[in-house]
Amino acid sequence: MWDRLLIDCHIATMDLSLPGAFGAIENGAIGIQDGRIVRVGRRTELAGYQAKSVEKLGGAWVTPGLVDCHTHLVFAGNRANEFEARLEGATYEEIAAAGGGILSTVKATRAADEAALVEASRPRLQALMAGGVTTVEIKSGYGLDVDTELKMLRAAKALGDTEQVRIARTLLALHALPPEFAERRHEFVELATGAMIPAAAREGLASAVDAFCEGIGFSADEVDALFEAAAAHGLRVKLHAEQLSNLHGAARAAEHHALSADHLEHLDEAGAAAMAEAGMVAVLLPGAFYALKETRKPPVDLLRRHQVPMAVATDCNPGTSPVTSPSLMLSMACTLFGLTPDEALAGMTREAARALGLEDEIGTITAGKAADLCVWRVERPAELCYWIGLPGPETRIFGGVDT
Ligand code: DI6
Ligand code: FE
Repeated sequence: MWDRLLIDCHIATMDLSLPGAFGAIENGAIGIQDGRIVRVGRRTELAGYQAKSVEKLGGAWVTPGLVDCHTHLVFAGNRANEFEARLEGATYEEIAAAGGGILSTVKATRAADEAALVEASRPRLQALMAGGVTTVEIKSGYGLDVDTELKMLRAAKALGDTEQVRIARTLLALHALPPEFAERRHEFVELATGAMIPAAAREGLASAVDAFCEGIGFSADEVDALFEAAAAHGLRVKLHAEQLSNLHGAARAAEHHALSADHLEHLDEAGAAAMAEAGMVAVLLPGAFYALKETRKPPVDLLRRHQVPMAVATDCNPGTSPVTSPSLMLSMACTLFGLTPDEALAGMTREAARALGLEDEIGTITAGKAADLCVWRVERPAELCYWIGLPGPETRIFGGVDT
C-alpha cells in the first residue's frame, strides 16, 4: 500500500514523453511511497491502487516543485545604495570599476561569520521556498579567498540541513578580481585552480564550478584553466557567459561539456550551435535583465532553432537581481523574453533540473523521481505565468511530505 494517493487534480507533469503542453494529464492521480513518485496517470488508470492517505485536491493543478538553478543567495549586506546610484545614471560597469559592485558584497561577506551568513541568507531562501521552490542552486563567489569561499559553501550546506529544500552548491571561483591581486591576475587564477577547487572538492562542498566570463570578469582563456582543474577534481562546470558582451564563453564552456551557460543576451549563432552539440542548457535570467534595464534580450528564437533547452532562474543576488519571487521570473520570462508559459514552467522545472545535472531525480512528475510537488489553486497552468508575483502554491510537497 502506498503512503499517499493524490486524486481529483490535474497534473502538469512537464514530462516530454507525454503529448501536448505541460505534459498535462487532466483528471489525474499521483501515487507516493517513501518520498518518491511511484505512479502517475489518469485517475482511472490508478483506480485499483490503495494508499494510507487518499487526498482529494478539489481540481487543483499539480506541478513539479520549482527548481531555481542559478542563485547567489548567500551573502551579507545589500546594495540598495548602488540601486540609487544606478537610478541616477551610473552604470553597473562604472560602479564595479569604482570598487563597488561585487567587491562591496565581498567586503561584507568576508566580515560575517558563518552563522551570521546563514541567518542573513535564510529569509531569501525561505521566500523562494514559499514561492514553490523545492531545489535551489547556491553559488559562492563573494569570498575571493579560500576561507571565505568555503565559508559561503558551508553556509549553503547549513541552510540545506535546516530547511526543507534540496540545495546544489556551486563554487563560483572566478567572479571578480580581488583588489589584493590587482596586478597579479594569473596568481588569482592559480589560487582558484590550485587551492579553491581542491579544497571545495576535498570537503565535498560543491558539485560544480562556475565563473563570470566578461570584460569586467574573466577571459575565456582564464575560464579554460579553471575548468580543467574542475574536471581534474571530478566537478561539473557551468558559466556566466555573454551577459554584457560576447567573449564567446558559451562555446568555450561547450568544449568542457558544461552543464549550462547562463545569461546569454549576447550569444551568437556559433555559440548556440556549440551549446546544442554539447547538450548544454541555456539559463535565462530575466531578473538581471530587468534590474539592469538591459535592452538586448537573449536570442530565444536562435536557441529554439538549435533546440537548446532553456531554463529560467532568479539569479538572486544583491547587485543585479535582488529577486526572491519565482512567480515573477515566470512572468518576466514570458513578457520580457517571449517564452511560452509551457517553456517558462519547463524552465523552472525540467530544464532547470537538467542545468544542475539532476534530471534523473527531479524536474518532472514521473514515476521514480523524488515527490517534490506544488499544488496550485489555478484553473490552467498558464496562470502560473500570468499572475505577476503570485504568492506561492497552496501546498508544497517536499520528499513526499507537506511543508
Ligand atoms: N553575474 C551576475 O548577475 C551576478 N554575478 C555575475 O557574475 C552579479 C553579482 C553582483 O553584482 O553582486
Ligand atoms: Fe549570476
